[in-house]
This record gives sequence, C-alpha cells and structure tokens, in this order.
Amino acid sequence: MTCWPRTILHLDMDAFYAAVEQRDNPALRGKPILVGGSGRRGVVTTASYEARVFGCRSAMPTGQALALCPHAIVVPVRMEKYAAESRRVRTILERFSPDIEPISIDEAFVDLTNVPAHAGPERALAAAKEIKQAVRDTTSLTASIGVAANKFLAKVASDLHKPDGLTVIPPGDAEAILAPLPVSVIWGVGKVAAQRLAALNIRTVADLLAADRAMLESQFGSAAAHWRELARGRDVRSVHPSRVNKSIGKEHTFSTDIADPIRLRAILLEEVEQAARSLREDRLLCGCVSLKLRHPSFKTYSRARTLPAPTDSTDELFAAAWPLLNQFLTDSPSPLRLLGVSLQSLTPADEPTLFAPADSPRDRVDALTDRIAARFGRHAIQRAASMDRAVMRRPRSSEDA
Ligand code: TTP
Ligand code: MG
Repeated sequence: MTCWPRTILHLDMDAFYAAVEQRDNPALRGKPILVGGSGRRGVVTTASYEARVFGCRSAMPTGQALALCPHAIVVPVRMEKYAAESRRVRTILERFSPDIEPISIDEAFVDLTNVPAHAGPERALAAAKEIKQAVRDTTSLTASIGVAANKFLAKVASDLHKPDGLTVIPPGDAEAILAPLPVSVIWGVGKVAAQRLAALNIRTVADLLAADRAMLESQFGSAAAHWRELARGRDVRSVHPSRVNKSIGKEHTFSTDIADPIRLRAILLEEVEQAARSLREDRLLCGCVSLKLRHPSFKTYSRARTLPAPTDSTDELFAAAWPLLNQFLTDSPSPLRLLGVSLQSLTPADEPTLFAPADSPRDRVDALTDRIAARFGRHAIQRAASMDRAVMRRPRSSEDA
C-alpha cells in the first residue's frame, strides 16, 4: 500500500441548487434552469449543466443569462431546502471522520489521515465511493469527490471530472495534472492576478512554473513563492474541523427577580445580540430559537420557535424570540429569576457574498456592530432598545450555555 503523509478528501455537490430543484420537480429535469431572482436586479445563484452549455454561470445577472439561453427556466431560491440537504450530506461525512471543514453549503474537506480504516489512497478511494453512494441514496443528488495528500490537490481533483466525478491525485502525478490547468486554479490567483499574469503570457500552471522567479516576485511579492509551491502540488494547510455546536446560548440569572417586561425585553435583546454575534463569527445560521425561563420557585420552562428560514440576523432572531417571551409573561405573570436564549438547529452559512449580494441595511448594521464589538469589546456597542440593561444591577452570575 502506498503511504501518504496525509489523506484529504474534498466533496462538492454538482450544480447544487439546480440539482435540488430538478430532483423536486420532474418537469425541470434535463432542461436549462437558472436558480435565482427573476426581477430586474435578479442574479443567478447557479445554472443547471444544461444551461451552462449556453454560457450561463453563477453570479451572472439573470437578464444576461436569459439573453444567452432564452428558453432557460428561472426558478426561485429555496434556501431551507438546500440547507437541509447540506445537513444530510454532512451527517454522511461524519460517519467517515470527525475532522470535517465545511467550506460552503455544498462543499467540505474531510481529513481521513487519522482514521486507519480510510487513510491512504486505496482506502480513501473506497470511502469516497461509499460516500457518493450514500449521498445518492439519501438525497438523490450527485457529489463530486477528490482525494489527495493535501487540501489543494483534493480540491483540484474534485473539480476535474464534474459532475459525478471521483478523482484521486497521487503525489507523483500532481505536477503533470496541474501543468495544463489555467493559473486561476491556484488559490490566491483571483481575477485581477490572472489578468496580470495573462499580460505576462502566463496562462497555465506550467507557464507559471516556467516563468522567471525573480520577475514574478518583483511583480507579485511574496504571493508568487506561495503560488509556485501550490503549482508543484505542495500545500501544508491543515483541515480545520468546525465542530458545529449543537446550540449557542446566553443566559443570565438576576441578582433580584425581574418582573418588568420592558427590562426583560432589553435583556433578551442583548442576549440575542451576543448569541447572534457568536453565530456569525462561527459562520452558522440558526433554524430555531429557544428561550429558557426560570421562576423564583426555580421551576424552569422553555419555549421555542422554528424560523421561516435559517438566519444569522439579530433582528430576525429577536423577532422570533420576543413574541415567545411576551406570550410567556402574559400566560404566567410572575417575575423571572433567569432568562436565557439558545440558538439551535445550526447549519453552516455559505460564503456571505453568495447569498447577500444586495447587502441589505440590516446586514450592514450586524457587520458594523460585530466589528465594533470585536475591536472594543461587546460593551462598547448596544442597541438603543437594550440600553435599559445598562441601568440594571449586575447579574448575579452570567454564563454562556
Ligand atoms: P458551487 O459548488 O460553486 O456550484 P454548483 O454546485 O452549483 O455547481 P458545480 O457542479 O460546479 O459545483 O456552489 C454551490 C451553490 O452555491 C450553488 O449551487 C449556488 C450557490 N452559489 C451562489 O449562490 N452564488 C455563487 O456565486 C456561487 C458560485 C454559488
Ligand atoms: Mg458545487
């Protein structure tokens, strides 16, 4: 058996949103479809492979995609559906290794190095086949998988034979496989760098390796040395497992029991704000908000609400949490000894740029308050509605659930 220093698997679902839509609606199968907004400012999140033949691509204005493929069918985005499938795929991956790094809603690295049953090329190949079959059985969708001795090559591999691909890149084959690929496959070579490289007649990975080293470094600084390493198929980055928490919670036990709904509302808002900030830091979305409420008698209650769609927005989470508290206070009018919020049904958020092209004012408020809190501490910024909290006595104890 060949010995690999590390065994990394990369999985990426094929035409993910479009595949889910075609699975759920037989009338869309085999047809060019665009998943995205149909309005004037609509953008394509992804195109089915049938539409890609016409040049339709992710992030293209829908109007432009329709100009390329006038008979394409535009289908609205159903995030909850895709998030649910993403969770099912993750559950499958968890059977193979605890070391999973989700990269986006449809993509993850799995480190098999420390799992003797799946480490090494032959066993990893068998594991990849099993994963693909399990994904197909569970979701009726196809995934492409790449297996290699590092992350970069595993990711390149998963893309080589899409859709429904399975590719292993042995270390000895890396340079030859990479050589003809466009320089844009190199991590860190974005659109602008690729254009600058093209101006220097560097279009493929082979061109990059053949180019004069000093010239590259003078043009691109330290990035150039890094690109050369990747171009040789060398990558030392490790898989960063995101141990997706089951929940993120904040709760306070009060030094004096509190009955005033306005003060309780302010405390709840602050708790939601802090929990939502952790959620955003961990790049997760919350599907269910739950409250923990304790009466002075120590009798403890919980109230939960499922959100219409998973979110990481403070306002949306609070809009679900406050009615729960309000209703509870109406139903059982008693002071509270403890109030806590728990964000549950957590799923990985996709790249922020993917789903928030419009960058709504609400997102901007969250992003700004997160930055201020990160820089100056969480007490540096508070929503006006939670200011009451500042005049409240210090809580007897404050713990993160
Ligand atoms: P990708 O994996 O990049 O694309 P894909 O799964 O649709 O197609 P492929 O077979 O080439 O992997 O992205 C996963 C999903 O993320 C995609 O289905 C839709 C969404 N997405 C966006 O919303 N905006 C974007 O710009 C991109 C690239 C993807
Ligand atoms: Mg994909």
